[in-house]
Amino acid sequence: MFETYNPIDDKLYKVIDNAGKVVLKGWNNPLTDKELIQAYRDMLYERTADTMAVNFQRQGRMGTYPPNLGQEAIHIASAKVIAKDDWVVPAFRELGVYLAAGASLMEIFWYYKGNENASKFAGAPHLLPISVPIATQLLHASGLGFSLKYKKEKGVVFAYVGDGGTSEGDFHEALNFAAVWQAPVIFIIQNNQYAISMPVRQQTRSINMAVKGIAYGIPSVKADGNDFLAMYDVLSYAKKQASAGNGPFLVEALTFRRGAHTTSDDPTRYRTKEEENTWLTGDPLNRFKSFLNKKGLLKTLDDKSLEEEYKLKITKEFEAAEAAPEYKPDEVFATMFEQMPDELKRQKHAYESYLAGKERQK
Ligand SMILES: Cc1ncc(C[n+]2csc(CCOP(=O)(O)OP(=O)(O)O)c2C)c(N)n1
Ligand SMILES: [Mg+2]
Repeated sequence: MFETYNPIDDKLYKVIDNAGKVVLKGWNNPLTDKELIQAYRDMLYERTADTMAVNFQRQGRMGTYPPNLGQEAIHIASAKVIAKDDWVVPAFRELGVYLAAGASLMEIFWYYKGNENASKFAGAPHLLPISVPIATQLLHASGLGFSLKYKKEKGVVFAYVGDGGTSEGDFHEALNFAAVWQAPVIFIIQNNQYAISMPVRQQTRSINMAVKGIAYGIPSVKADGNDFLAMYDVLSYAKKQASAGNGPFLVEALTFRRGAHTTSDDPTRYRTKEEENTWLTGDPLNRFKSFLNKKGLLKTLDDKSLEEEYKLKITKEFEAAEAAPEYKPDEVFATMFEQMPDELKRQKHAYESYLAGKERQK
């Protein structure tokens, strides 16, 4: 089916419209009612946790945080497709994916409180650490995919990057490597229209992000990232292809970052209310909810009491993160290498002298 979605034609794979009506001819719903309801609940959980994270930062209880608001359909569709053998290589705006891969919300809160232990993701052996250096993670993803193929191990790699990340050299090297070696890597570009204040039309002259995959010989599809059902279809297909030994796949997920870039950013400085409102009509939760409503499935859902239940759970995770003992400064240096290189020893020593100096000034 996806053969007819050649990115060069700039066609968008979309199942439902903004009112939740199925607009894709011949579409067969692949999920049970129970699964559909669970997907909505998971999106709502992610949104509640994300909104609370922003609030915790505002209260001075957590450091800078990048909001996920508006991008939940991509994350929860990924979560539904990713299985135990698969690997997840994140950027930094995929909250629902980390949770699905086995990270606890407490660890995520730790991360944004600067606790070095967070990146261990103790219950998620196939989740790589969050990567703030843009697009560097994609090289790891391609290497990981190559390794899986070389060792004939099961599983595929799900790798995430933003629209801005596609301008980095690492993005291009990673795509080329994965294509040449036919590594089982699914590249997911969350095209949320901005890289901090840089609008996507200034990021590239390409007609879309998906054509970038075509240039490297990677089957690629541009899909509606605010449409859970579209994302589920295309990611399931990508996984089937990669698992069958057909090499990498690229998905451009068209979406909109409804929040600020991070809690340190003020988007009113570079985008208009009109633009925000246009995208608001396509909000992934509202759209999916309208779809469920048309199917008569909303009767079993009570958003308000669900949110209350989630808030209690999320508060517990945050309190556990706050209760954790302060980590020691040397832990920052201890986790990167098995044996500490001389340069890092020098940095550690310099940092310890700096802290000792600060202590003396007290
Ligand atoms: C290599 C590198 N260059 C610059 C930055 C600063 N920076 C942080 S986020 C960001 C924009 C990323 O935009 P995009 O890839 O679209 O992801 P989004 O934030 O929209 O999810 C930049 C330039 C960085 N973290 N790493
Ligand atoms: Mg972006």
